[in-house]
Amino acid sequence: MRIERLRIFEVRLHLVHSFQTSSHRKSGLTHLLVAATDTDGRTGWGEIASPADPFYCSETTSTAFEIAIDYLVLHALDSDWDTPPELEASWAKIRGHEFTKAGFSGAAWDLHARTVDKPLASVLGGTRAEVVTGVSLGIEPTIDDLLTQVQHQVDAGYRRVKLKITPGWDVEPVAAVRAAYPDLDLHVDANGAYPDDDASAKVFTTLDGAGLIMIEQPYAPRDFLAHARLQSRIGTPVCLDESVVDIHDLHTMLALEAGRVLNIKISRMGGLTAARAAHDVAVDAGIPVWCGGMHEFGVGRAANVAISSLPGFTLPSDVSDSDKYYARDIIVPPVAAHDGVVTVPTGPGLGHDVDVHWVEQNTVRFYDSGDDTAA
Ligand code: OSB
Ligand code: MG
Repeated sequence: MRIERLRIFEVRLHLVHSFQTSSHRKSGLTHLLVAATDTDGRTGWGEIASPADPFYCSETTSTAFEIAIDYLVLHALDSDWDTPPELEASWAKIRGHEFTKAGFSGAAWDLHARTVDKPLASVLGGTRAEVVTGVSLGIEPTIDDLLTQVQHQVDAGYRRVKLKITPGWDVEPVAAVRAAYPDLDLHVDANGAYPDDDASAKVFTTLDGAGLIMIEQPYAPRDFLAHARLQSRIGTPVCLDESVVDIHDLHTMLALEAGRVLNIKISRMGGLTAARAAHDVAVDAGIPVWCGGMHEFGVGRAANVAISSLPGFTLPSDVSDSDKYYARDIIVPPVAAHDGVVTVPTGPGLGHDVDVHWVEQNTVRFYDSGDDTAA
């Protein structure tokens, strides 16, 4: 197979409800969509869901655009390949830039699955017809606002709610939600905001009594030792997100017992092949995994559904309804959850059509290898 044309759309969509993490608040998102067209005219789609700012990871929308057109496009157009891992090998020497690679990996996997006329989930080895999902709630201005948001999600049928925490917004909001919803599956995500000190240890010891399913990424991404010390002291499973960007990080996590749960994000790990490999290693090690989100538009969201159909994804994934985030998504139909469950599509590839017209209407920057006379 050969990719003949690559287009990159920088697309901005407004969020229905603004979202605050430990680092910042956002009201809209800009992601890059990668459209890879082969010599038969078939197109596969991938999403580069990098945040605009370098707060979750070091990539940004701008670095992704530059690395995409300066490197990934050239490797992708230059390769003859039969399977996505063969294509991905062509850019393996590029260090880092996992989100950018993940967008190209996604386009290749969608193209491959459409070519063999199978759903993406089944070519990845997925075994589930349905995926259980949860929602992630940002930091709210007040505890009452947070309780209102939790109620919306419980009413919508979600069975697991994750709360973002940060120093000063942790023990109290968690206690308030736990008091109002004694049986709800709850977990917290700190996005690495806590220093490794006694005050933080006290917070986590208190949260250990709140019946949480997990405490996600309490400490800085590179600090495996702080996570290992915490895990040895509390019964609640520690989950790693930002810490694990490749398979070697996962082996470090396992060797140090730095956590008992893994959040697998396709973007953070550099694509579907890497995400699947992490799943396989975690399953062998007896570590349950779930699929984390980056507020993906429909293309990335559908890929999250596909990977979540693999057997080791035994905890609810962050693949909530598109319309929790976007009034109108860029795929048809949008990803929809019913009672917190998303049905894995049975059509070829991602199983959704990209609404190219809506993509174009919201595009703020565009690259087309077909227009690149210098190439
Ligand atoms: O840590 O899981 C995270 C969004 C942006 C950056 C980091 C994270 C998140 C989420 C999004 O929690 C969850 C979702 O996409 O539904
Ligand atoms: Mg996280």
